[in-house]
Amino acid sequence: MNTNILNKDTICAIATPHGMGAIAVVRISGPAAIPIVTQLFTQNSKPFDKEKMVSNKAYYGHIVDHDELLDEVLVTFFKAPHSFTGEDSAEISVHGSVYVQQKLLQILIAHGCRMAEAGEFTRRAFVNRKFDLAQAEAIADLINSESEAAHRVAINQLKGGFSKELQVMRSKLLEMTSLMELELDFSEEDVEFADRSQLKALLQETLAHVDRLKDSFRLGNAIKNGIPVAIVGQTNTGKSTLLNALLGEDRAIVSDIAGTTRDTIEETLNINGILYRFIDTAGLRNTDETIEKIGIERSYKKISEANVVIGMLDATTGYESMLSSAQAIVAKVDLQHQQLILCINKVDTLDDQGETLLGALRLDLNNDDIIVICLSAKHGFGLNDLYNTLKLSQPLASPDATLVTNARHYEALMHASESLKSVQRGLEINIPTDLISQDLRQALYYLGSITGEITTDEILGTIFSRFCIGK
Ligand SMILES: Nc1nc2c(ncn2[C@@H]2O[C@H](COP(=O)(O)OP(=O)(O)OP(=O)(O)O)[C@@H](O)[C@H]2O)c(=O)[nH]1
Ligand SMILES: [Mg+2]
Repeated sequence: MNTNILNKDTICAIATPHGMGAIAVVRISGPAAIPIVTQLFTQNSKPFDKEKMVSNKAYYGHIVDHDELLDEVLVTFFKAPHSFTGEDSAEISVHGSVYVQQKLLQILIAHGCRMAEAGEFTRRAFVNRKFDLAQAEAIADLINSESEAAHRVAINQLKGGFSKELQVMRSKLLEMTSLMELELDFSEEDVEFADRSQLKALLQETLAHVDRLKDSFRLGNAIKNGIPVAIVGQTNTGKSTLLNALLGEDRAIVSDIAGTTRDTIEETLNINGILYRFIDTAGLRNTDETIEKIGIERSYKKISEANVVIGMLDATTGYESMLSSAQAIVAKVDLQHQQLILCINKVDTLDDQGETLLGALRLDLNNDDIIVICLSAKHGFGLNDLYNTLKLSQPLASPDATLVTNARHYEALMHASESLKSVQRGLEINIPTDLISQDLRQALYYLGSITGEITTDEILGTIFSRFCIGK
């Protein structure tokens, strides 16, 4: 989309959720926003006095079109550049009738506005440099945040900390690249403007920073979409019963037939401000049944993707069987990066031996990283222990740490990291300067693509089309 055309149109859209509500807000932005709205707006049955209009102030009055009263409204005008989009804008708060909202849009369109495309308000704000691309994406995350943790991460990104870090890295690399490229102009003379040892040190520092950001994606993504917690174990151990108990509803089918759950079932749950994504899996056992086999493969995949693994053990099967199931689960978990919580389930069927079994299991497994608790998923016993363990086991980043939550950013960081590594290799083996500077340019390109310093219209189109209309 051409930026000039974009700025000439005056756009309108409903900014509040669709449907009926107490009030609804219609947003208008573009060069004709203020003239169009003032034309329709009356106060005390008189046309609104444009001369007295003060920016960022709300006015009470009426929307009247062709002498017909539409609604009693509040209008706020925003003069460029002091608006969300950076253009002249207005917001009209109407009563939230679906008819009033639609009618107002029709009237605005009849007066020269056009309907905004998805994300067009935010896109205009980006084009007018109200914020960079990473911050624009943070707005989408903020709107979608479902937990305190996701909200905090989005707010941090919106404040621009992440963008600042990227800018600092880019400007240092850019300086070095320019010096190298200057050498190319003097190639006859064999001069070296860019100090190679300085470049190596800078590369190491930048690469470490890029990799740290890249690695934060696992946690960042978990916070945004819910921390994945896989519930795994042999068939009939009570995995689906636990999922239902956690959710407080009969989500998964529970039965005493081994192999009830064939596919994975995922549900999110907010516990104390943290969003978890619980994944009930097909019970692990040797089977020749094709569908069940596929389900079991999925279970293994879910174990590898989870941040937390809840291993279910069935107390009714006896200690030896529980121990070997526990060992099989331990073997599948990467204890350095994943938290394992083993649950001795169905302790309601035991007479007070729960603690003894728990002690024995801890002793035999002999690993302080593994948490073992007693549970009765069916009767709700031990659920609080599980909640508390989940909370403690969460490696929450410090509130100020930058976390990458966006897959696009993650991908760009991955490419930047590869390019930087190839610069490093190039310096080791003394490859020609022009090749090194090419790799540096690549790294700069990927880092710049995150904040939108370097972007194509196509990329912008894809990003903003994911926003809702009116945003
Ligand atoms: N006594 C008792 N029975 C339980 C408990 N938890 C689950 N059960 C029973 O154990 C049986 C199996 O429960 P499910 O939740 O279907 O087990 P699952 O691990 O999902 O089984 P699959 O999907 O086949 O792998 C059911 O009859 C449950 O009622 C518990 O805490 N105590
Ligand atoms: Mg099940």
